[in-house]
Amino acid sequence: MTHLAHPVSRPLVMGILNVTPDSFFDGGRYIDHEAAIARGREMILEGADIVDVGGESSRPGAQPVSEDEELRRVIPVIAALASAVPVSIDTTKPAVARAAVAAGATLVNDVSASLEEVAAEVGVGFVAMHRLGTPADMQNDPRYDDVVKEVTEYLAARAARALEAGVTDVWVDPGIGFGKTARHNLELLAGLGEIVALGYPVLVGTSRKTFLGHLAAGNLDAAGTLAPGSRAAPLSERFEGSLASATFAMTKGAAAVRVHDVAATAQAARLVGAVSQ
Ligand code: HH2
Repeated sequence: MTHLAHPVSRPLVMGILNVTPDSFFDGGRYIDHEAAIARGREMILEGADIVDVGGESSRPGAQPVSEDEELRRVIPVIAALASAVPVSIDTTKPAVARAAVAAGATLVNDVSASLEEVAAEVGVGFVAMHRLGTPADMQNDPRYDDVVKEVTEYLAARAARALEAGVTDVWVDPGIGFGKTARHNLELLAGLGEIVALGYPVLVGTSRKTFLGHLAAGNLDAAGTLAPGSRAAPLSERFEGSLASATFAMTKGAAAVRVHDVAATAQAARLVGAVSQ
């Protein structure tokens, strides 16, 4: 990653910092700027290589946020943290991406994979993530013939578009949970090597997501199929699956994992780095 001050030969840990009232895991905890900045500083001490600041939840059914409100949420937080750690901005809005970079962010993390021109114009890295549908409808019976093939082809096309636009630091992300069933998510993790083989650094975000609630509750059969009508275990019971899936992704070649549980994942990243030398 070109914007890191100290390049490291292990997977990177991206700490999640949602300055929102409604994010599915940390919503409401860091809506106050002081609390958000304090959590960012804590994540640096815990070993975060990057802090990903977001001002709009993308969870299924989330309400869209106005540009002004998103800016009000994220810009002071980015300005306070960017001198201490590389910061990415998790947004789909061009104006928010531009203002975030002006405040010090060096990576645009775009779940809509459409801001490559903005990233090129302001000279920062770009994460193209795959999603099927929008937060309003994405978990409404998503279907693929071959999820690994379709996501890999989509990411190859979006990454090529970003390179053509002039972005030099292009990342791809399979978008775990964005228009995917539990089984699709597991297939994407199993097939991560195909996405890694595209040659771009791969970011993976499984942290505390619903399929891990099903794993924790024992709702998945041996093939990863979900029993009909089953309920996911609560967020508080998804830590172990989050760490296991992040470690699996790093072992499969992910260049970075996006997580809430920074301290534990940083240990896993150091371990993966040490055994991969
Ligand atoms: N997942 C979320 C948000 N942004 N960005 C990337 N690149 N990859 C992801 O998997 C990803 C992402 C959803 O998680 P979170 O930010 O914790 O929740 P919310 O969208 O409710 O704010």
